[in-house]
Amino acid sequence: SPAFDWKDPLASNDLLTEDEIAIAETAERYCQEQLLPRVLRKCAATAGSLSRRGPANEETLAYRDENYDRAILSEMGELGLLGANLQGYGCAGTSTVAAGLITRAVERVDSGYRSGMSVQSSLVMGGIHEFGSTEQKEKFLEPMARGKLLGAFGLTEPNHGSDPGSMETTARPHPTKSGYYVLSGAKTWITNSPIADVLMVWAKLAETGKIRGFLVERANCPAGTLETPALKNKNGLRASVTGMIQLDNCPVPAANMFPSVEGLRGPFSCLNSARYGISLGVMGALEDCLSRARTYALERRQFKNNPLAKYQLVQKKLADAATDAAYGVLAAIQVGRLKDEGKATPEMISMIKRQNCDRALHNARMLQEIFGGNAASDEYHIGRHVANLFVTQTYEGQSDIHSLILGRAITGIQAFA
Ligand code: TGC
Ligand code: FAD
Repeated sequence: SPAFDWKDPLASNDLLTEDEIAIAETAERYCQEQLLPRVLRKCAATAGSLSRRGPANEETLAYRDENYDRAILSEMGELGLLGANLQGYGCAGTSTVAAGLITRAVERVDSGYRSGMSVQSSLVMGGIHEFGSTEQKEKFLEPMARGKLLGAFGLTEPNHGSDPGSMETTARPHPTKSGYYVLSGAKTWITNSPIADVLMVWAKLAETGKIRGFLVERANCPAGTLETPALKNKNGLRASVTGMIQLDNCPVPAANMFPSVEGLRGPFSCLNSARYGISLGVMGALEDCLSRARTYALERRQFKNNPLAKYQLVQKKLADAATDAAYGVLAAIQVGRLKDEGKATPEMISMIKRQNCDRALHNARMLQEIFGGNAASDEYHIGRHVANLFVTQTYEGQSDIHSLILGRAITGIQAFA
């Protein structure tokens, strides 16, 4: 008779193809062997980092020191983990579910590493793949798939986060140079921006007020027209680099504008793919919290030398987390399959992004209690996941915003404004 597997309680692995299992195993191995050691422990691999923030020294630890090792993107590129579900241009052409299993493996280590990868794969490469001209695809996608070019996605502004439609960044025809626009404005809370080579910036055309997407190449921006200062001292996501994009009459060729998409459909289409990746990614973080809490509860003894795992209140926390993780993975696999069949709606993605982020944060916070005072030490990893999961619930549409997207679909009444 079948045995219950607490790591996969509803046998979700049975829904995966052989290829998907092999891809997930490759990703898990890389993440556990190469990424996990970088988060807290000293790791020679951070020496000589390519980071534009200056070379990291051997004492630099990703989460503690807010260091992002640029070499990670190249390593992921070599393994075919970037833009994995895109067709052509050196991308692996996997299923949507397989790409989600990669984000789950990465986020099992740290949401910050998944963030850096999601922006590259889903938001920037995905956007270029869907909306780019032939020239843009040929120029950017292959080096991005190899991790040689790093991308950032600039939608949020200091005054407009949940409501990007009110953005103030503008693109005007260049006053003297034909075939060019000049971009002015500020984006904030932008993952990868301080070290990105290509910045996808969403701006309103001054003449029409329509939102268009531009590929701003750092190397081609004259001095003083593009600044990307880092936002330091974050409470979470410390293993990823976050910053602003400040544009001051920055000249960008018209050839770097997406030719045919206008309005919010452009950035939101990129977000559909990234939000899907987050929905499986946060399940990886929750599964890691569960595994660590279970081990701790079996080893730690209190009252008559009993393991914490003997006590019913502790077992309930483990049961709740295992249940929510299993349900979340199943739901994400179902939506991934529908996405590949062209049957997924944005509301389905809102539903799994909201539910999985909320349940991951709630359960991680409950599991944190099992560690008692040790939860305060980063060496137990649980506090890091909790801090990260707060951010995942906030970016790519805060959970309440996804509630309103679902509420609109259920009632037909728009409640945002
Ligand atoms: P609304 O009227 O609803 O829509 C405007 C136009 O956009 C279309 N659209 C979509 N298209 C494709 N996919 C979707 N999911 C879409 N949602 C909307 C819609 O059909 C319409 O098209 P058209 O042609 O008719 O103009 O727009 P609204 O202004 O009322 O939007 C409200 C709301 C709340 C839905 C939206 O503004 C929203 O989702 N806000 C959340 C903002 C957000 O998610 N920001 C993410 C920033 S990027 C980020 O966080 C990256 S973190 C990366 C990391 O580190 O992992
Ligand atoms: P606000 O829009 O000010 O919202 C604040 C609160 O009010 C939220 O709880 C929200 O749900 C609530 N609220 C707002 N409007 C309503 C309403 N109508 N009804 C009910 N409640 C409402 N953005 C990018 O473009 N690119 C990136 O790469 C990126 N990376 C990020 C990385 C990190 C580490 C962080 C923290 C953020 C990142 N973001 C990025 C920005 C992120 O998408 C925004 O923070 C998010 O969309 C929320 O916007 P806001 O912070 O301006 O909050």
